[in-house]
Amino acid sequence: MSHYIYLMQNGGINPTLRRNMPNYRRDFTTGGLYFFTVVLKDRSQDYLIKYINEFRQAYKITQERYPFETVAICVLPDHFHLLMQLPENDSNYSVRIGFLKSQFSKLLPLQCRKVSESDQKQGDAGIWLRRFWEHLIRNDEDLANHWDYIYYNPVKHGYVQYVKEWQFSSFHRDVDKGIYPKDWSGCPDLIIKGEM
Ligand code: NI
Repeated sequence: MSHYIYLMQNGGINPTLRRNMPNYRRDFTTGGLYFFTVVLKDRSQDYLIKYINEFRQAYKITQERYPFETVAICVLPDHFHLLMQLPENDSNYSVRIGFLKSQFSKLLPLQCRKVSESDQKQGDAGIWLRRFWEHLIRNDEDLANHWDYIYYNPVKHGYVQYVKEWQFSSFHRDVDKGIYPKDWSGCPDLIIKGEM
């Protein structure tokens, strides 16, 4: 059986290819699977791409200290979207997001840090918006939608024309794994709450 199904739309074959549900069926009762959107405080900045090596380093340090599985990630200039699988009996995503944010802030050049008085009191480097979007994935369809949403995001935000053109996501890893077709055209009509 094919790994992909063609979604029928308007009586024709939609160029959107999606994975078959059973190929990534997960147990949603152990270890939470969460979708996050984490944004910079100053949305006009492009720190996450400009300092992508620092972001990767911060991410690696975080994962070593507080293990989790990266189901999918997409890094945009001023925010990132992440599907995170927590280990069994561990629901502490806040410590992971918080640690990642602080590690990245520490690795940035000093001139990037605009620390206001209130930020100093909070121990924040003034890089990130304090709150972030968090959503607990509850079933396979919810997972598929958020997964697709993450990979389509650079096109949605207008950074590239095609999903495969964006380097800073785990899309290419999932193409190698056979989860997505290389020329996956994305999901322009998909609506989920994902941005901030
Ligand atoms: Ni986005």
